[in-house]
Amino acid sequence: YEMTSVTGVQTCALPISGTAPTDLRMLYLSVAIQGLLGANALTTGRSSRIEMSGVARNANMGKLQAGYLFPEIGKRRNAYLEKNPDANIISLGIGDTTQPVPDHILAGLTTGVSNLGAKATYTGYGAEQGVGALRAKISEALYDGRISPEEVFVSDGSKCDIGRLQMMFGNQVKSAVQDPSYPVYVDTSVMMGQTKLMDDASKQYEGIVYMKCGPENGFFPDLDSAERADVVYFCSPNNPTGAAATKEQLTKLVAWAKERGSIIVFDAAYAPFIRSKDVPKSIYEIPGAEEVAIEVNSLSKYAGFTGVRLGWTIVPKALKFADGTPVANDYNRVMCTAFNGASNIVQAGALAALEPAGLAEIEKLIDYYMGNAKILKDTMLDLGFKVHGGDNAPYVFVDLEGKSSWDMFSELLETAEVVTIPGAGFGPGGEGFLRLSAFAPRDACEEACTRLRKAMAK
Ligand code: PGU
Repeated sequence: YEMTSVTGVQTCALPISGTAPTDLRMLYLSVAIQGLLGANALTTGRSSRIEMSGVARNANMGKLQAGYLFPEIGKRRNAYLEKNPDANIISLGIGDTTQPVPDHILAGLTTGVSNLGAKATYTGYGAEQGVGALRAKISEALYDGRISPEEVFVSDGSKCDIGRLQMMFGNQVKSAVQDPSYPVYVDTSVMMGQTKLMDDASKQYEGIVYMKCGPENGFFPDLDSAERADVVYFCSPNNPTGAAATKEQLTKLVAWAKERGSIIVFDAAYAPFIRSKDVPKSIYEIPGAEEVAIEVNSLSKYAGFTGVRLGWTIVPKALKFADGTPVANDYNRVMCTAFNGASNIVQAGALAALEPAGLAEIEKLIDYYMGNAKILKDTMLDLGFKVHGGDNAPYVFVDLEGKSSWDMFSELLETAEVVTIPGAGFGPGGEGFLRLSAFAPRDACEEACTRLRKAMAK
């Protein structure tokens, strides 16, 4: 066994071959490696370069439990595929679009590409906040002019914007989340250092306020009993529960945040899936929200842009920090420093998406996915499960009647070859539920339902 250290070559012959029992050989090896590392660390002040650097790990990263949810699901799916190479897996898992980008929107993207090929239309670095025309289009087409173009910050997606908002808020704020919720809110809060460790019993990070959302409260948190937080992440229509907050509920939320001096980060990524008349598509439909709320949004689910990447964040001018600094000033500072503007090609596509012809195409795409949601919901209802969501959101949230959601995930992967997402992946409040995504192609969705009817029959 030979190891190169920073100071030279250390060689060590180990009795690791021959007739010694395997565990004894492993013991020799491990003792010898520890000895070498220790000796090396003593002489150089740091550990061997082939093993590790001299850089201390960010302790906040160490607080995270396992990997990020969706790659973790992918890992389990791949492990199954490795053992069963002929498996025909259908994904009702990650909320990833599957239908092609429609013609008018695609033509916008193509124009964006062509523009790069001519001197007169070529552009390089753009404004970090997005091109003026797109900021104006977002303000007009999606916010009825309630929000001015200067309050729109165009980006490469809402997940990335949540990370950048966290960078702006820093590590001294307390964050609150709906429980269950999209895991990015909690994970980025942990990474920033806003929390202590996860409590093993409650499965909650110390330092985060978890606002339980379940069937018992119509998936809307009991605001009055919640501990005060600085930043409140609120997603409607909700991922994963599919619940969509009514105008009355959001009016309460805004008043509550104002009273407590909190800032709401409203995630409206699923706004176009709303079908109910009394459900607002934006927090700014609530009077006064511009003084308490930031809104993150994205074309990912609207227009099949999950891989194209185009989002935006609204930071109203009226929103201020405790010292009077406009939040938009600091957000702009982050965007100018840690972001360099969304792709000009993609912004051309977004402009087309928000023209009347593009909006009509979006409507059709969403109808298609909502057709899937109905098929999934009806199947689960037929099987006798209590089912939530699926009416104003592309997610169906199935009550497993006390069964562990990871167990159900594994069972369905193995018996039906259908990938789902265990509710526990979204926080302890999601345990006992399964999230089904409506983004599969129609035939795959129907085939998945045929298999689930067998696998989940009571
Ligand atoms: N906000 C919510 C509530 C989401 O569910 C998702 C994606 C995003 C933001 C991210 O949008 P982008 O604009 O594309 O960045 N949720 C999917 C994908 C999971 C992931 O994190 O990659 C889901 O299955 O929940």
